[in-house]
Amino acid sequence: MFQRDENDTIAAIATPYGDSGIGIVRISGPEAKRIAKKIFRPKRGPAVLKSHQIRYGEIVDPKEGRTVDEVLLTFMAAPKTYTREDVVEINCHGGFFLLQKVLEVVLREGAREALPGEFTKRAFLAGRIDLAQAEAVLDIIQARTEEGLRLAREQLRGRLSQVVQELREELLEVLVPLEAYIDFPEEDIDPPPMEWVKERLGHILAKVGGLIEAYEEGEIYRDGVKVAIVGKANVGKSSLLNQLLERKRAIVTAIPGTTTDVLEEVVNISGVLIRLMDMAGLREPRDEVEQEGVRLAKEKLTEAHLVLLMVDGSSPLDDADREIFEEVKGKEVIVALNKIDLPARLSEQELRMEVGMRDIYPISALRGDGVERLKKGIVDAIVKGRVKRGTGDLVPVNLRHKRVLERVKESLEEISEGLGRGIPWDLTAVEVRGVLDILGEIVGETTPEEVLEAIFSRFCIGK
Ligand SMILES: Nc1nc2c(ncn2[C@@H]2O[C@H](COP(=O)(O)OP(=O)(O)OP(=O)(O)O)[C@@H](O)[C@H]2O)c(=O)[nH]1
Ligand SMILES: [Mg+2]
Repeated sequence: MFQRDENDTIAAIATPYGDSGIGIVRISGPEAKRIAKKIFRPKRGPAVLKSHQIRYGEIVDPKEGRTVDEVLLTFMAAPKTYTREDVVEINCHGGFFLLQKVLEVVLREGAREALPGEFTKRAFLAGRIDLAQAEAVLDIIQARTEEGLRLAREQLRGRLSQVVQELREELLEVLVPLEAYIDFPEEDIDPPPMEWVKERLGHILAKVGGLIEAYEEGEIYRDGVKVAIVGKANVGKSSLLNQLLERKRAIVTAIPGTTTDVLEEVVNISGVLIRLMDMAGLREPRDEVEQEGVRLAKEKLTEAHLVLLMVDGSSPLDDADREIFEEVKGKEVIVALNKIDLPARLSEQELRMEVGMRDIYPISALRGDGVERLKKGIVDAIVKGRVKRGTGDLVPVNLRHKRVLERVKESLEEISEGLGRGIPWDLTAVEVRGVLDILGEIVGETTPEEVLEAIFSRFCIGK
């Protein structure tokens, strides 16, 4: 896509499509200032553009001599900018058509349209931020909860990068005496004591394990927890989805088998991002549509982190309910006893006999009774099972980092095991060097180009 040595000038609309109060066109690269001078006509003051000063004026299309918009323009000279290149930001009136016009003029004067994430990629290539920090920029943009945002901010500050740096230093502590021994045989240097090497590697391994665990916890805040609403047809699953979303999302009817597709919606409950899935009631399918629905529902069930099992309290339990209990065995489950506004045909005690120690929440999905308690129950179940320390001292680790860390863990385990088998020191040293390289992928020092491309292509254009 683009190479490290490419330093042409890029430009993009940095604000979302659609109507807005203002919109920003951003330019970065060696030509940014020249282009700005060519198309910007200040209302007052000298024509020179001083760095980090906002100027009021007009964008004039040099070809037609026509004013395109009244703007505020900021020139920021390298290196004190986002990309460490010269940057120009033009605050225009909002409106996509107008912004497109301004961008067109900029492009005609010699800039190239930026690719997704290219500004941030330049910041990374210029060494202003490392790769984990660049990824944090994306997490900040996409954060949907307070906690998710806090984690992303920590990562942008370099929290993970710092932990990775500590790990590398600890590995070097092992490697340096090893290499001294190998490289200077005539110097009569002793190899480091085996027990010490093992102990140090064990210590590093434990830290890596802790980081991998931190991924699980962070995932809750970043990507959300999948909660599947599961139960027989007509028990009130879609009614509950609507209650939790506080809007009519799903069709609710008295006809069993109303929902056939899987509906997935995101809600924020007490700062935890929850991906709710409403799906077809599990029963013997009546037709092909329902058959596909049930198949899909079962598939989604396996993905769920938490199952919200629903039963209808206005009718006795039957075999179909019991079959579903069987189906969700081994999953984390909480139970909603629905339709408590109707005369009860199923008591909490009877239900308890079937579901054991699982938490039971009596609700009316129709009227909303008990839904607040259920919400709290959902969050408690998630937090109890998966969050050990809270986000206060949680190191932000994303899926890519986790995969790298798993490779680190595997290598370290192999090295430790090799030590026990008397593998020669020089081989051990090579392998420890290898681990250092793998760790470098987290901060982007040794990251393959395809991986970089994959990361930056997830950004929006203009960031
Ligand atoms: N009285 C009462 N009726 C309810 C309650 N919850 C749901 N219902 C009714 O039960 C019927 C089925 O509700 P849905 O929410 O469509 O049930 P579902 O589990 O999604 O059904 P399927 O999509 O067919 O599997 C509708 O007539 C709802 O109005 C409740 O708490 N009390
Ligand atoms: Mg439904």
